[in-house]
Amino acid sequence: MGHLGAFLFLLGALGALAEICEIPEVDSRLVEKLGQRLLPWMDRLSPEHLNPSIYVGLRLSSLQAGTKEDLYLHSLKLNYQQCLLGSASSDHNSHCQTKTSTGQLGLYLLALRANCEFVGGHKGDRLVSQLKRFLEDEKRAIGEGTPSSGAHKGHPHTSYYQYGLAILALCVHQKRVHNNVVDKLLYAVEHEQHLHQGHLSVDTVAMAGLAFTCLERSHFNPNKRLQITTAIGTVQEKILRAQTPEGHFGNVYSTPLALQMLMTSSTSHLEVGTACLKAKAALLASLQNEAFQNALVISQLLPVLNRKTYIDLISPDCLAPRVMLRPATETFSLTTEIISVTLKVLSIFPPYKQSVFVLAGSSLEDVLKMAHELGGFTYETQASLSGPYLTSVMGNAAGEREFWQLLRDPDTPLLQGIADYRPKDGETIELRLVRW
Ligand code: B12
Repeated sequence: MGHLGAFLFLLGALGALAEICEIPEVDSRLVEKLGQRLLPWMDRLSPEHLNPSIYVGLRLSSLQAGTKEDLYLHSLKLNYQQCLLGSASSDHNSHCQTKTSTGQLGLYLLALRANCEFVGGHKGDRLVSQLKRFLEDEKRAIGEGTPSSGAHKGHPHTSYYQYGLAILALCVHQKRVHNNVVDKLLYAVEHEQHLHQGHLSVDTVAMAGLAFTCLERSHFNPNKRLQITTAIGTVQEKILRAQTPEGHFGNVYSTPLALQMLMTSSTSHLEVGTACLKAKAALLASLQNEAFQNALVISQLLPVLNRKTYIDLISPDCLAPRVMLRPATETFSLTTEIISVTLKVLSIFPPYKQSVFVLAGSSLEDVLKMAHELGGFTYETQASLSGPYLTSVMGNAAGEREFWQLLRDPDTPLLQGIADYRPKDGETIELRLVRW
């Protein structure tokens, strides 16, 4: 090959790289730092802290936690099997505080697959039947029949995110679901107002896209093939259209799942390639700014940094070498600086507004605790895989399809929960009861 030939070949290769969603290698120290943030969570083996997503994220990453990882999977198995299979009257499941949800069972099945296990045997079959039953219940809540006769008018009990997650989990275990279960997700993706409060939830669309991709790759639901392929295209388009000027898809925390979805795309497209490169640059900047603190989001990001996605759970590589994580060396920064944060709640009568003083670097949860200690303010939280979820303020619990939204004055919804968000001096935080 002459010089010109070699040059053209190189250009072609570079062009091809920019046409698929490739994530170039990321500094391994940055990846290790992220992984280290998961380690303390892996010591929390109580039922309300166990999080199958952490296990999945680690197994699809370039990192490992040795025996800690094995113990974690063992605890997950004990907890989920007892809570799901133990009889309601037995003492076994007295610690199962809340009912396992569609999405949690889905994540547990993903964790088993991440360890190269297929659910099987008597117990495994019961878990699969349970998840299928959950999906049937969700489907009924959305509505039966044809679109003109009122189908799709309702909402799933949980969310379309969990609906997609459950289909994905069954699919990677080679378990089929009925066409009419898939239909509900297809309809929701094509009519996005059904997905989230009228505006797009990139995480939800990406999860649906991953579920469709698994069905397509596994040749499931053959009668729906055309619709599934079209929906994958729609999901891709929606994700691309949601790219912000900085490069994130939706926001910084939906970018990991969005990238997982785009990375599974088999068709090459210049638009996809360049969008992914831009997203990767934005992610790197966010990593350097320490934006990733939440264990759940980290667990969705680690696979991406290892060029893996949940679709790899169709046939996972459990022998791939992974680097052993070392615990991070603790760094303490003692601060005596006091800041003032104003807390306001207008969704109640009489409205509440109060400034509280906390140490700089305190979380919003610390602010709520302080306001409670001062008197006149009460709130309740519930443990979730993303951390403490604010369920009630001043005795007002959010009802069905309502939630207590966290905003920074005047009107900016926070991108983090109460445990992770750290208000700055002089900020006003509003807690607002809204519908979703
Ligand atoms: C659906 C959803 C919601 C629904 C939940 C209601 C429902 N019935 O499903 C609604 C719209 C109410 C919601 C609210 C919020 N959400 Co939300 N939500 C999601 C989504 C798309 C799926 C969650 C899920 O089902 N997971 C699977 C199941 C199996 O796990 P689970 O723990 O059992 O699920 C529960 C919790 O996730 C909880 N929840 C939902 N969102 C959040 C956010 C936080 C911080 C916490 C602690 C809990 C929590 O509700 C789920 C159902 O009970 C995720 C996307 C993602 N990538 O995870 C975002 C996500 C978790 N939410 C996010 C945020 C920021 C919020 C809010 C803080 C927004 C705000 N400014 O008010 C609020 C929570 C405020 C509060 N009261 O504490 C971020 C968190 C980012 C981060 N750094 O941790 C995510 C990742 C979306 C994003 N890309 O920005 N959310």
